[in-house]
Amino acid sequence: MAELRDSNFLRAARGEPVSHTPVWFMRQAGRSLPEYLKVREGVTMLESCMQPDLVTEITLQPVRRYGVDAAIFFSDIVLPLKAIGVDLDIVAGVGPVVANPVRTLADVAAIPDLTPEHVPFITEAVGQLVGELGATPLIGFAGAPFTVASYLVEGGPSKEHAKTKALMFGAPEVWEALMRKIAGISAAYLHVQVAAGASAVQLFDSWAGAVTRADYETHVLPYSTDVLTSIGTTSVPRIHFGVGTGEILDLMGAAGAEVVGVDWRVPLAEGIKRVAGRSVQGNLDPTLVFAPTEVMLDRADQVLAAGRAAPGHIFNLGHGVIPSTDPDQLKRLTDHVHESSAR
Ligand code: 1CP
Repeated sequence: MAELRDSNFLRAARGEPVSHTPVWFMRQAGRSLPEYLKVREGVTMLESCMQPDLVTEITLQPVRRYGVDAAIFFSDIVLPLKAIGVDLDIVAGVGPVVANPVRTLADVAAIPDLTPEHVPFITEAVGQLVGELGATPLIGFAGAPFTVASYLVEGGPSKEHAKTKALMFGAPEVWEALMRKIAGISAAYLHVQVAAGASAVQLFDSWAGAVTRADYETHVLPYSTDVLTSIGTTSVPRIHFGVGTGEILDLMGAAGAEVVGVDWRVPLAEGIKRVAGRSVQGNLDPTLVFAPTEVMLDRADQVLAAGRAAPGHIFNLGHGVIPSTDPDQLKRLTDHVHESSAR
């Protein structure tokens, strides 16, 4: 569809001129929306991800409310693991919890590869959504190998990722096997979403900022590159994002995505230099929604001004929407980005 292909989001991702800077928010679906909390009543997170009607409704909610330039598929980075039979749950208020953490080669070998037959409900939900969204692009996503490995090795959320890094330092053959396995799963999961009609993909390496530059280069980058290269055979733009990744932003760009997500700690102008030649996404500090509206909008203008130095700029927060965010602030922010950047 020409209208979809010419949407400001896809144009910015490809580094083409836009009529206004496109905007969407990481974690815009779920979390802060009252209409989300209402439809999720009595349904667990993982159950909701496997019901196409519910996934469609939740994915559309922020598009209706804010008029953002892209939808992000409602799911979770651990959903593909659940779908292939890994014993895990998403515990409310905690996050993903894995029953039998992965530590050995035998543990890795016990994890199956993902095929489209594992996730028919994803194919169905994406197809349904693409029909409803019309000219608004749908972003599919997956977790990058390091971030997914962190949940599998730690057994749940962690701050230091100490067990994960201990495996990386102490058992490189197990690490390599695990990273290869997850890279295959993430790539296959993204291919399912693109085949069903997703217009772009985002690879979330949320916790990649936990490793040194040298370790990123040796133990993380090759596997993220594999995922992005695999999806490069489709023609959809790829976004690569991590948190606290200022020191490795150039390497994250080198992994092959068209667009690099910049977290809010890195001034956007600096981020643009580090990923030279690529489009960028970001990077308003997500806590600015709690500041007076004029302060938030003034900071948004600074981000927009900096973004003009990139081939393409997709406005976003520097990480996900904080659950206590007032949706009215995100509506004001969306409208302001559209008006302020119109040309
Ligand atoms: O807009 C959206 O919310 C879309 C859906 C979405 C996405 C893109 C969810 C739903 N999760 C994710 C990705 C995700 N999941 C990431 C990468 C993005 C990021 O950095 O924010 C990560 C790290 C996860 C893992 C995860 N799942 C956590 C973080 C735990 C930690 O380690 O600190 C949590 C709390 C979840 C649960 C989850 N995922 C999504 C929702 C709406 C929820 C909360 C559900 C509940 O509590 O019932």
